Amino acid sequence: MRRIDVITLFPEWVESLKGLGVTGRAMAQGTISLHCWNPRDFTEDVHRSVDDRPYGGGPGMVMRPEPLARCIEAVLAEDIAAPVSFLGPQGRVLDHDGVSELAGRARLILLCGRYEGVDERVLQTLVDEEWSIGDYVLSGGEPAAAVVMDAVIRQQPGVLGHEESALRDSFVGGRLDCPHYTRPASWRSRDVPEVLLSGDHARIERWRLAEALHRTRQQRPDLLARYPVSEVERAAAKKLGSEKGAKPSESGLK
Ligand code: 4GX
Repeated sequence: MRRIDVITLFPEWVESLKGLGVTGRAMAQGTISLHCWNPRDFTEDVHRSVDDRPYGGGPGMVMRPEPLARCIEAVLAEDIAAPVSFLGPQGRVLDHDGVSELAGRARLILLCGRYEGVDERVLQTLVDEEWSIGDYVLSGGEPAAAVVMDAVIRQQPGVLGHEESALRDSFVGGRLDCPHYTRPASWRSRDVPEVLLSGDHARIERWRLAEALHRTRQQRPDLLARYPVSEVERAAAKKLGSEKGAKPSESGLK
């Protein structure tokens, strides 16, 4: 991906990603360009109003169709064509496969809603798909857009310092991550697993695979059903099990 457009009433929310960490670096490098669009700039009345009371009554406000539609049309008039993606709780729930799908696109157009929602007719005529970041309610689409952007940007080649890191992440291949350690080798009478100090890289790799598999089995058995155990994992777990004194780590938390 080389371009992300975000339609939002709160561009500051999204622009903050420009200066920070991995997303900031990707934008500073020029790997990805971020463009924010504010529907308020497409209003036609003196009050620049973007919301109105809902037909049928009830609490809250609804985003008016015309400023939003004009804003979306202005975005679509630029650069290459791309689907318009709305962030909302009724959408396809984002997971690793969804992130990979979005990351493979040349351009992302993210539409953030505020208030009680967006006039349904805009969704019907100008929006192509809806994505949710999980089954809970946010006050607006902006934090969801930030989550999508972070997850998608870190998958772009050359964005992470260490090229391997994205491949090692939790969830790549549907597995949780293996445990990590740094110095000192003994801390408050807890030792780093001996295998990691052995210098035997093949054995270390097997240990990591087996640990990841073990953790996934313990904490997220649902992932095992979706991403079945591979031959390499089976072999690693079997070999580790047969090695003297090798037992899987206890799970991470206190
Ligand atoms: N994953 N929200 C969108 C506005 C809204 C209200 C009603 C449609 C209908 C969310 C999520 C999420 C809150 C963003 C409501 N849109 N977005 N917003 N979960 O909860 O992405």
